[in-house]
Formats: sequence, structure tokens, C-alpha cells
Amino acid sequence: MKKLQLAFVLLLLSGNGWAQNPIVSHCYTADPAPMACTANDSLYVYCDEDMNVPGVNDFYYMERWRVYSTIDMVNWTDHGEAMPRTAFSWGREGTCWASQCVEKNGTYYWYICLSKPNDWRHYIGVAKSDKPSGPFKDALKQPLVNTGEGGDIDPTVFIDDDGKAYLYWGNNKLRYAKLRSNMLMLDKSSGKNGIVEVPLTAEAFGGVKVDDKVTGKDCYEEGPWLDKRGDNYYLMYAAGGVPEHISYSMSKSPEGPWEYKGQVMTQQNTGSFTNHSGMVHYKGKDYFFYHTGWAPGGGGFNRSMAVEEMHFNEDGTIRPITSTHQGVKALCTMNPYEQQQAETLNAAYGIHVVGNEKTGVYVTDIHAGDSMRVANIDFGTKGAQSITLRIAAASNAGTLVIRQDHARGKALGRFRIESTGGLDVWEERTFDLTNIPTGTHSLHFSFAGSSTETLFNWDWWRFNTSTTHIDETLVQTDEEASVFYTLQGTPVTTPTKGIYLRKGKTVIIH
Ligand code: FUB
Repeated sequence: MKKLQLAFVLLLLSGNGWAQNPIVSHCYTADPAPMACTANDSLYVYCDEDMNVPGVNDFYYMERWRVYSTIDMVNWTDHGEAMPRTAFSWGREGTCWASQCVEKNGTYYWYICLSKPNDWRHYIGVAKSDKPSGPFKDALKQPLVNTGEGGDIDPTVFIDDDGKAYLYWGNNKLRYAKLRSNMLMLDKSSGKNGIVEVPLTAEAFGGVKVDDKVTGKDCYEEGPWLDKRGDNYYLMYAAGGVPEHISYSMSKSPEGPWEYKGQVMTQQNTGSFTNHSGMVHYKGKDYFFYHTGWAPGGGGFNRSMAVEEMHFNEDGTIRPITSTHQGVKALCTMNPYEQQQAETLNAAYGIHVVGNEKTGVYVTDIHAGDSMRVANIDFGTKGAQSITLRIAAASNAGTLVIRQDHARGKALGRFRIESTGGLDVWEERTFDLTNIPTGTHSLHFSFAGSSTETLFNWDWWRFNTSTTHIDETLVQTDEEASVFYTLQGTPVTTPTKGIYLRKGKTVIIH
């Protein structure tokens, strides 16, 4: 198993341009819900995090929801542990299941589902924030939806062109409600207390399921996604029992009646027996999100999000989509001369992304053997001469190796990361590159070190078109002048003439 995982990691990080899926590989992410954010022209994906806690039953055990965003579709910024279960005082441990976030008038409403202590049922709640990545606060301090019957999972919310909002949800049963204009209350004017049960007929969903037996071609299971293109409304859903596939129905109204149209994504061999979809229009393209078991060590309870481009036929029907490791193409290149967050990643292995109010979000748990990849970086024709990192290190044990394109590509530099005084003591350090990258490349960051402890924490990086400041006086005045390293990282106690590294700066001894 370990060998298989390692082989997969090498493939994932080898950088031949094929492995964009899964879109996050350093933690397990399920039930993707995309949202195009007009405020900053970014695409956000909201999800829950599959977790393995020793001694805890791994039946969709999830303690938090996470948020990722992108501007290029191949590098995803991890916004950390965006919303913990404890944001909801009424929530039961380990039950943070599928969700969706929508924006209305500059406020972001994140609809989630969660159980209560000593209660097997899920309920739908809602948190809100004035930023797409939070912090989010429970808006009601109690569930928004509580049918009392169970199955109140997988909320999807759609705001129509006329401003009216619709909430669909449900496992085995499909229900919907209209939301009042504050997005926090059900409009009680229709259904039973505002809740309408959608008849799961063969015309609407392809078939019916009774006592786990499906009669007909298909059936609704869970994970609805409500959306609209032109004057067609779409309801996509996980279908067919387990293992699931994704099917869809169409209507001319957000309230139905629905007409079954077929499977969007047939059962795939991705190692996950559930699937859960969402669609989004972003920068002129339509994207289909789903989940797989493709991250290293992945499976049915360790899922990971993936994305494919989606296309519609002239009559509005959806062309069938197949899961691929290639995923989607980059929409633009990354500018290395602007500050880039270390947690903006194409792939990564071993690290974690966390955050706090003081530092914001950063990469932590960097150990010897871990690696990270960032894709599609345009260094231009002149190229980069040095890199500045904002890091915090408790020891002198770590080395960062930067390679071009893939794990065995040309080394751009090998930099010793000396202690900054602690894992929460942040400093900017600049290192000269030993090879100058030009043109467009991926970067492969790998970590080496003599310690099994966290080598350092990493906040951001930026390449520079000039070398570091050369500080000759430092050599003569500083008591610690004897701590030098060669550009390859070998310590030198009595340096002779030449170029050395000292505390992350280049020093020339004449
Ligand atoms: O992630 C937990 C549950 O698995 C979701 O709520 C369902 O849609 C299925 O994906």
C-alpha cells in the first residue's frame, strides 16, 4: 500500500502536465460546491474534509468544511480550516457533510448539513460572512431545516434572475423550499411549513426506488445541484444507489416539473463509491466538479475533488462527462514576481495548511521528504535571479530544493533554512538561484532535513529579477561571521575567497 501510494505521489508530482485531478492532494476533500465570485473574479470551491481519526469510526467522519479558490483552474489556494464544526453550537462531532455557498448583495451564505449531539439525523444550517473565504458565523444558532425525518442533507441553493432563492436537499427524498429575501428563513407560502416534497417519478428521475430496488432506468439518491443556463433549469444529483453516478433532470421552472434527461457522469472507476456534483460558469467556460478517491491513500471515505470542462448541446442537454486525471487546462499563467501564497498549489504531499488571525493562512507540517508543486509559472525572457520567502523555522535542520518542471528537473537552488527563532517567528529571507529560469514552467519544491520535526512554516514566496543585496561589511563586523554555507548548502567554518550564504543572504569574501 505504501509503495503504491509513493508511486502515485511521484506520478502526481512528476509534472508532465497530465495530473490536474484531483485538484487538492494534501488533504481529503469531498462534496465540491463551486461558486464564481464576481467581487474578485476568482472561482471558489466549498467542500467538507474527510478525516481519519484513530479509534473513530470512519463513516464520513468530518470535523470541518474547507474553501479553495483559483484564478487559473490549475493552482488552488487553500483557505485553511475555513469553518470548523464548532462554528455551530448545536453540531455533533464528526458530522460536517455536504454544503454550498452563495452570494447575495455582498454577503456569502454557506448552507451546510450537520447532526445534533445524541441524534442520528442531519439538519440544514446556514453560516454567513462578508468574505467568500470567511470567517463564517452561524447565522441562526439553530437549524434552518428540520423535517424531523432524517435525510435533511446536501443543501443546494440557487438564486434566480428575479432574485428569488430556492433551497433543494435530501437523501432518498427530494425536497425544496423557497427562501425569504434575507436568505435565512423559509418562505412558508407553499408546501407544508414552506417545504415541498418532490415526487420521485420515473418521468422526473428515470425510475423509482422502493426498498433499495430500482425499477426503471435510474433514480434519485442524494446530492442535488440546482442551476440554470439560458431559460433551462438543471437539477443534477447522485443517482442509482451505491455506487453512485451523476444524473440530471431539466425544467422550465426552478420548482419543476422535472424531466429526466440521463446520466451526466456514469459510474466511474475512481475508488469512491459516492459521487457528488456541482456546475459553474467561470471566465467563459462551464465546469463540472465531482469527487473521486484519487489522492494518495484515497477511497470511499477519503475522497478528493476533481474538475472537468462541461459542454451543452444546442437543445440544452448536457454532454456526458468522463473522469480524467488530466482535468482542465490552465486559463492563464502565474506571475512569479508577485507575492504568491505558499498554500497556492497544483499538488502537494505531506504538508498541511492552517491559519490564524495573526499570520493568516500558511503551509505547516513541512517534513523531510514532503513536496509541493505549482504549475504554469511564466518567468519571462529575462528570468528570475533570486527568491524571497516568508518563513518561520525553529531549527537549522531544513533545506528547500527548487526544481524546474518536475521532481527530477533542473535544480534552481538548494537553500538551507536556518532558524528564525521559532515556528511563529516570521522572517523574509532572500536566496540567489543557482540556475535562472526563463519561460513558462512548473516548480517542484521538495524538503530535505536532518530532523523528523517540522522543518519550517511557509507563508509566501516571490521571485526577483535581481540577485540579493551583497553585504560586505557584515563579514568584518558580525561576531557570528563564521557561520557560512556554500551555495550548495555545505557549512564552512573558515571561509576563504568566494561567494557564500549567511542567514539567507549572499556574502562575497574578497
Ligand atoms: O460526504 C457525506 C455524504 O456523502 C454527502 O452528504 C453525500 O452527498 C455523499 O457524498
